Amino acid sequence: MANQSTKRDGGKTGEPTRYAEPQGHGGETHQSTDDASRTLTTQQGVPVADDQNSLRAGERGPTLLEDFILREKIFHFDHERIPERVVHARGYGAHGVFELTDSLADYTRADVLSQVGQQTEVFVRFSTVAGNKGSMDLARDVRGFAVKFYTKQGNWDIVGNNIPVFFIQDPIKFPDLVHAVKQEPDRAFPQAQSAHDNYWDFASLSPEAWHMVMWQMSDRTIPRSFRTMEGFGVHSFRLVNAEGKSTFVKFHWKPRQGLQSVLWNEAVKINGADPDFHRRDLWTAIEGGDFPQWDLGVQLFDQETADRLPFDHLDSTKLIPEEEVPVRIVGTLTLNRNVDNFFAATEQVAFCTQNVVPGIDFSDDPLLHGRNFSYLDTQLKRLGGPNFTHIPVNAPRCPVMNFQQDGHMAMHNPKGRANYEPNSWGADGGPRENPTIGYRSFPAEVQGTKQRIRAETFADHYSQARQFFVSQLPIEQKHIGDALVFELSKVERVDIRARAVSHLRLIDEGLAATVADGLGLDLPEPAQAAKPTLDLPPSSKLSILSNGPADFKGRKMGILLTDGSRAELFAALTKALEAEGALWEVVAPKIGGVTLDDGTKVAAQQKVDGGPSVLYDAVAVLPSEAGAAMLAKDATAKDFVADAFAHCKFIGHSAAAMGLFDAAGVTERDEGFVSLAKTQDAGAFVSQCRALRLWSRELGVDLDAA
Ligand code: HDE
Repeated sequence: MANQSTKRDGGKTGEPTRYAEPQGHGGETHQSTDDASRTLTTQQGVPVADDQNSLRAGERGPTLLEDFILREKIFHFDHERIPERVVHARGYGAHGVFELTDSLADYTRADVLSQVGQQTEVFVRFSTVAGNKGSMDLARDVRGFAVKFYTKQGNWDIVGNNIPVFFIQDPIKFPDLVHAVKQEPDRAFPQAQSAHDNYWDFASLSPEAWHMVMWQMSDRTIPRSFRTMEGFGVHSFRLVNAEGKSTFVKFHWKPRQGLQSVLWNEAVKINGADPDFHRRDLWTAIEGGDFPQWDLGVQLFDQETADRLPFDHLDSTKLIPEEEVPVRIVGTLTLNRNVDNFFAATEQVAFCTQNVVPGIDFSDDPLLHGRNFSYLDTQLKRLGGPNFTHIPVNAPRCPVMNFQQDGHMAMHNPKGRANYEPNSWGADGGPRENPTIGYRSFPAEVQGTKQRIRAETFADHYSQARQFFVSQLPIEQKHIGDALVFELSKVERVDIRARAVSHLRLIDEGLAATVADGLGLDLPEPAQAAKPTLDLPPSSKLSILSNGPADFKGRKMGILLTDGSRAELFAALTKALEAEGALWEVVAPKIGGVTLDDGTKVAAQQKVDGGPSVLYDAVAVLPSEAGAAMLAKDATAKDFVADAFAHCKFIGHSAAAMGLFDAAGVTERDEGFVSLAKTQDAGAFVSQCRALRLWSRELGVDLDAA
């Protein structure tokens, strides 16, 4: 937009603007308006005439306290922040819908799980655990997977993680766990990382943590996307039916996009290239109409089955293998709407494990009981008062009627005289209890001596850790070993490193030896185990790669083009990608784009040094001869191909790309290189990308694999 006179006073107040403003930065400038409906106002609704200049005495004189517009604006700004969550501070949410496909009415009174075809509104927030609100998305960390169902019987929250077990068995240890993993208190680093002394000190002194540690060291903690990870309610809950019969249940979310993670070296680089990689991915998928979906699965079991299991299902460090109790799919969650405002929804959403509805109840898992206290308590601190349920994202969609009143920021205030019950005001006396439809706790038998004790049935800490490890494919086992070596190499104290390895000896001797060797450490004595490690059978559901996607849909290809790239080939490739439902971006030497060999101009989404190959699931390197010669002199273009190769990605290429590969030191050509000399090759290349990576290549590009 050309220079335009945009005087702050719009020439109407009579107050002159004394100096010339820089203008012409394009788009809409801060012009004044005659349109009453667009008039800027204060929080009190008073129209504002000048939002650029504060009120002062004289042209260069002091600012006046009288300026209520200035004071209100700054006052509000000063109070914009609320405390970030003490854990799971960095998160990203979206709205969606849950549709029931298989009724559980035989097991529960919960309406949301009874009516096949019924759609229930949901809000979901994904998160990392340890990092602060501004930390990067690809930290090696557990991911939160919290779902709020706005059911007809009230709000039900499944506040889960992407890992089905937890680090500790007793909530009294939670503050220590969190203190240990977050930044060390004196130096306030490292940010969003478990790779430091305090974390491994705590973990190596906590045998119960080692099942979860194995998951944490697997690629589960560096997911490709929120869309490609599972979710788990972790604890056993109860479903209670109309006859009052209770059945234990564990909740699972299974991504229809399949499971997928990135490599650690990739994660490290994504964090630099795009710290918002996961939130951008979710936002873009939803904006583009590619709505991510998860199936809700339940593992249902009775006390008899629970008694048969070789561990206690009330222990949150244990899972129930799907081979023992199958997962029954009962519904589908679809995320179909991004938030209108991040703060209003994602920041203010208040999940509470205590939010259950009639027909859903708690088990005696002690960790769950601790959580039931903690979540309600923490919302008070974060959201400033007991009326956080009045905030739209937290408000039930069904009627809310009770005699709770007042408090900070009360938005829904009942009318009428009666604010207590019982009362004798008849029909005007407000709401009444309803024993027919109201919430009734399952009348579980409870007795015992009051004592601080850990159940004997919680004592086996290594059998499921081993089961997890032996359930992984060899490349996944290698990644676990690499992760342990990486993390423990950041630990300064050698005795802590050794103590960590002493636990691995109880999980898998081969893994212990690999990690000790990777650390340059003599193999320590095994840790003292309360119970011997059992050899439980492998479970294929625990592997990521055995549960990957079937297609390239929803994943993204980076297409490196230069001036003179073949138009015909570019068209064939993008057509094949679109047919697959995949995404693509053009990466070019200049963001303005390139001119193809037929004169077509193509815009770029990334300049080559802003769009490294770590941002893509696969790459097509299609320069012209001259373009390849130019890129061969560019460090970031060489990184583009060298990283794609190192990260085992499929690489489609033009004949001219060879010069760039050679310059980048990528001289080996395996079956992951696909020549796109003929346009017909494009479809076959996209099909090949359905397999996640060419894992066999890792043996050639990683010293640790040799
Ligand atoms: Fe949490 N956890 N947690 N946690 N947690 C919080 O609540 C807590 C645990 C989980 O997106 C806090 O609102 C205790 C297990 C998620 O807003 C806090 C214990 C699992 C989220 C809290 C646990 C989780 C939280 C911090 C051990 C998986 C983010 C802010 C007894 C099943 C929810 C907040 C969101 C958040 C306490 C253990 C998942 C402090 C005391 C196990 C997904 O209340």
